[in-house]
Amino acid sequence: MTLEENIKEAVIEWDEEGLKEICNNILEKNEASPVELLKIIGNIMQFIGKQFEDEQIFLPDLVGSANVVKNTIDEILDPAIKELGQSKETAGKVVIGTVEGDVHSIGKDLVGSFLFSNGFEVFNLGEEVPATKFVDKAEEVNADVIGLSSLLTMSMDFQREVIDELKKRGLRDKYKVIVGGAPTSEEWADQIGADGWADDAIEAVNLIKELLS
Ligand code: B1M
Repeated sequence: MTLEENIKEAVIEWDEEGLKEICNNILEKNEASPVELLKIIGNIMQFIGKQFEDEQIFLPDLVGSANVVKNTIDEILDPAIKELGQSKETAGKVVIGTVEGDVHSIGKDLVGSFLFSNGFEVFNLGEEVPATKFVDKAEEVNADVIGLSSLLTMSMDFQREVIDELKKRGLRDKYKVIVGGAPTSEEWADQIGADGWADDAIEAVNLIKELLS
């Protein structure tokens, strides 16, 4: 079986120990970087998401796979990426999180990890983050960029709320704000007055580099 097939099997069968072992082995032997492993896992989650949408699997199947992936990213891949990036000069500070009312973490974590591996200092606030917390953190760490993820149509509007909170405090021009997540779009970003929109993690890195250049 190929590496992708091995990983897919572990994710689909909720084999958390198996997935962690595969990742650890690959990293030890230097056969792929943690970012390459993240890309493979992200694609597999997208495949599983499609299966869920097509009603080929049920919600518990999805939750089980998502948990296995989240724990592996948190415990194996993120620390490995951080270890590799330790000596890098910081390209900028990014506060990132999933907006209020939304628990989806995987895409946002992927964006955060890609940013980190590209030399950015990343402050990942987690999920269901209220607007005030984004702004407080950005102020606390003197961030350059605030990144807002939303995977739900009903949580998208909280991206606007963060921008409104910045305006309310007279801080709108101090930070670049980027948005992303499946229901969002370039038009949406324009509509709410964000500085940019990215379709995926690689685009998010390029967008932020462009905004800060
Ligand atoms: Co949910 N969910 N979910 N879910 N879930 C979606 C998003 C959905 C499209 C599935 C569907 O029904 N077709 C749908 C949303 C529909 C909508 O509103 N438009 C949905 C729903 C409805 C729900 C619940 C409401 C279900 C329910 O309870 N009835 C509920 C929400 C609860 C809540 O948040 N309050 C719910 C719950 C869950 C789980 C907990 C089971 C689990 C999340 C677990 C976790 O994240 N820890 C889950 C999952 C896994 C999904 C799907 C299947 C996969 C999401 C994912 O991880 N994709 C998703 C369907 C789908 O996407 N096909 C779905 C892989 C990831 C790598 O991609 O997240 O798209 P993605 O991120 C990409 C880009 O979007 C982009 O880059 C990433 C990397 O390429 N991106 C950014 C993301 N954030 C960015 C930020 C940026 C830039 C780019 O800058 C800051």
